[in-house]
Amino acid sequence: MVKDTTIRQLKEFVDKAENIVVIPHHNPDGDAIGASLAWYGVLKQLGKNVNVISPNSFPEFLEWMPGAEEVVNFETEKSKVYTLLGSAELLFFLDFNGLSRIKGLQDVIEQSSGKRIMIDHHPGPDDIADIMISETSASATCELMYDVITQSGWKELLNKELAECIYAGIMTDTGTLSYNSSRPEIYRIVGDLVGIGVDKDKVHKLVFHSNSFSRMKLLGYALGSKMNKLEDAPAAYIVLSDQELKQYDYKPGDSEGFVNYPLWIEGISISALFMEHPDKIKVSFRSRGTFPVNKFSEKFFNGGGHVNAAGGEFYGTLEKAVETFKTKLPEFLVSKK
Ligand SMILES: [Mn+2]
Repeated sequence: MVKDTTIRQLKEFVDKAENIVVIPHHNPDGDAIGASLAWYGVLKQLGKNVNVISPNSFPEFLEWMPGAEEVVNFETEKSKVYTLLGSAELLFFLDFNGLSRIKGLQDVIEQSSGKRIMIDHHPGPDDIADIMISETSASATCELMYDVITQSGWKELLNKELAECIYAGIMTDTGTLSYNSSRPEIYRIVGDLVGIGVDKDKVHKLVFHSNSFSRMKLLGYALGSKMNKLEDAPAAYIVLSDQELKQYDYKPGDSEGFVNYPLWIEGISISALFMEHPDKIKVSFRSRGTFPVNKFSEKFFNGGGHVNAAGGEFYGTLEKAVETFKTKLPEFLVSKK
């Protein structure tokens, strides 16, 4: 639930604005795109001139969402973005809470005179909006979108197609309700979405069963040849070099979810994925229980995120990144006890 006073303020902002822009984070996932397109669909029905601007492209497995083909990609449509932001009176920041999360789009946003509303569930928000809806207890930004839409009295605008966007966000951010999903409220919302007509089996299939052949081969290689365990910590990790990624015809999004697999091993409660890119090492972390991978990533890998799911970057060699993980993690575990 979002505070009534906040909802009233948000509605006032929406009422006053004609031109609205909705922005998800860089490398948007199911939650960011699901929330953006559900909100886009509602605002359109309210008669607004609304556009979704993504900092870069989004994965193909989200292309089924209504409005996906209208999403403006900042990387390839810069002049359109300048025009849209030049006339936008209201901007929504969805599923991120710091402007560094939208990369190059940040500079353009800072020039915009539009009002800002942030809706997000990550910890530690920066003060980036006139209205900040920041709920770290929410499973997904899509859960908050559901609250905003229903509490604003726009429930009847949430048709089956938009409800499927919301469901997709909750599903992807909770591993199909397998983690970060213990609050009863989530099931009341999912129940309501299914009642609206969401075909949850279809959404699951569209999102999770649309892998390319090369992605499945890469997953097999990653687990079969590139996964290791730490001896002095309940952790396992996967390392993929730039050359290996090329060999498997890697495309952005192909490694989505790889980091979760080591947690399927008995006795493993911390997992990491290291991927070498030309300019940096991208790192993902997952944990079960109380080990704060966001704090660990913040301290050693220029990153952050949630307690059980975080990302980071390392500037140095792949070997050095892995070495840092192997030496710092056991120390960090002891210091947290
Ligand atoms: Mn999210």
